[in-house]
Amino acid sequence: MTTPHGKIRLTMAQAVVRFLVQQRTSRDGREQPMFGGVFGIFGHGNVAGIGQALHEERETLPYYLARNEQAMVHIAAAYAKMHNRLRTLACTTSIGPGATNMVTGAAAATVNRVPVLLLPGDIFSGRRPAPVLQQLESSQSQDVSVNDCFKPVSRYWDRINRPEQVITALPEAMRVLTSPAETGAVTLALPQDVQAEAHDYPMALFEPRVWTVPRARADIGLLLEAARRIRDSKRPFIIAGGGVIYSDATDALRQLADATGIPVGETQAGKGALPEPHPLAVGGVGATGTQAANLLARDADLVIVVGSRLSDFTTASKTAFQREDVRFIAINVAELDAFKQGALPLVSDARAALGELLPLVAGYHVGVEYTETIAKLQAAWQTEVQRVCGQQSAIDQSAIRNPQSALAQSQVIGMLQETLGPTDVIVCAAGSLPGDLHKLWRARDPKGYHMEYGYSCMGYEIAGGLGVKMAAPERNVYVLVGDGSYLMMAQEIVTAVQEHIKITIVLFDNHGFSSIGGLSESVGSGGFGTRYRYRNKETGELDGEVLAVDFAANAASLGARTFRAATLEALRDALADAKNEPRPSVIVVPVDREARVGGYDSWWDVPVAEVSSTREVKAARERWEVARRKERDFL
Ligand SMILES: Cc1ncc(C[n+]2csc(CCOP(=O)(O)OP(=O)(O)O)c2C)c(N)n1
Ligand SMILES: [Mg+2]
Repeated sequence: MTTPHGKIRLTMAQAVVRFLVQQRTSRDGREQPMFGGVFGIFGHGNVAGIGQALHEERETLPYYLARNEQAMVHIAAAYAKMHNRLRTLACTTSIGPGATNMVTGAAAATVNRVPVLLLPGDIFSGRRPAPVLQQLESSQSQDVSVNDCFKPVSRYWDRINRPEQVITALPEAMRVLTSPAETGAVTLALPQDVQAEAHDYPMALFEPRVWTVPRARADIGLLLEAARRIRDSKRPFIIAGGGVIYSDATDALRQLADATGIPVGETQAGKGALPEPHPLAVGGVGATGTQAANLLARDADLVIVVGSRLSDFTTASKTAFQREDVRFIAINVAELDAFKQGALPLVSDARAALGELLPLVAGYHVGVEYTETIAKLQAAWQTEVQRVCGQQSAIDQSAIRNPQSALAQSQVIGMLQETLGPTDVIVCAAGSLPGDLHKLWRARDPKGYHMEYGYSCMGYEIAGGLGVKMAAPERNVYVLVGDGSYLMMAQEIVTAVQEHIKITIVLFDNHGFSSIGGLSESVGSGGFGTRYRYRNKETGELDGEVLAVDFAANAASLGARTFRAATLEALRDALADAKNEPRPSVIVVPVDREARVGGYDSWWDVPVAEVSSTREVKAARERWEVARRKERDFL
């Protein structure tokens, strides 16, 4: 209904939905709609308000039904990451448990700096029927609901207590979602009574609006100083983070590396920033890094960090850089990151800064000796990758109950590397796979390695695979998931079936937590509580028979095509069949939990008990005390 003076009478929920349809982003002259659709699970708190509005707009804003609210936030985050943060999805939930199920997803998105718009339903603003079903009560305030849990995990949070508040809240939400420095989860808590309430909204709110994603530029004085430091350096080293990929700076990075001969190590989010093969690509750096990258980092006199948060995995808990006089330059859109480790801060878009540095370092090239060192380390590492991927597990097949569990995980990774195409995408998040992949995988495309390792959230994998495939339907998407992660969140297979989203899930079955099991052993606790085994009725310990979970039967029951691949040949065949299969596929691969890929000149700080009666823990504590002496303060 149109009213005079350019107003239109709508419910608050209708206003929100109509606004979302009109939002677009633009960067480098390319424009796209910000929202590719809305995921939701209806209940009281969104079925009548937002649900009615989405039903009305279903032609312009597609609605997708998910199985779990946490998963739908992961889907949105993966979609946004695949779109280099220029597009995302919105998520709507009921009040109470539907809403709080999204908290973990919100944290994952915010930690990873990826935009997602969350629209949890909220309790009545008018309060008369309170406490409503699923309402949290407080004896101190009536201005509290479970949605307050989203505050620390959101980059913008608002509760819409009057319909006209969205007139200012929605543009703020967009500002934060499209800000390269601020982006993350944005939460607009929508009380269910207000959703259904009408207001005369200004028509201007529903005009098409383009949000230009800026390329911020560094201070010129600091840029000149950075160039001077690069020219003065003898053993410079670049760390490429996710920011390189988000800002579409991969060509600029390659140009700078080619011109100067500076080697490039990659974080988990940055893997693929300098696609392989390249003579200066030395692979993952840090706790799960390659030997080549870690030795170069250890001896570097200047570390140029591009678009990285410098998490403990990247810095090997501040032990990665051992030269006394090592210094840092950090290029980052976020001040928070640019100032880390006492770096010379270039608060800038990655592509802009790399492009501006290039002419300023013209004529500079690292010395011949350093170039030779890089080449030697790279060649040695490639030999090591071949060795590890060809190495069979030590399990004597005749001696074990389940002769199928004899493949080493690294062999499976090697087979996937051989089989997958250069633009195919692998999706992963938690367990032992991220570390193994960071070391062994050669990313041939900047969008080919999709790792959620900011939050390393078990359960992200399959949901993330959906988001990736929705964002890039032309690519083959392979989800690599451990049995533990699968059991935590496999239900979105149903959503993939429903929406005809073709993904291939490779499930690594090692009867529990190989990663945390190994960690537990390294801190002296023997893998306690990390195996999927029956409780032994006599001893009370979890060391009975292996729990035989039939993952293929489970996946088949959800509608997937399933394969069991106990050998490399069977895996090769299954991958070929899965490729031609229109349905989502699940390939179950039994792997040896104990056949782990070791560490390479690196460390991760996990403090060990100072008091213990066991020899193993005491020894682990001693090792830890020695190792942490290498931790440094960079001020
Ligand atoms: C939601 C969540 N809970 C707990 C953890 C801690 N954690 C990290 S890896 C892991 C085990 C993963 O098991 P699985 O998926 O089977 O992979 P594997 O370690 O066997 O390779 C656990 C419990 C986590 N990362 N995320
Ligand atoms: Mg496992």
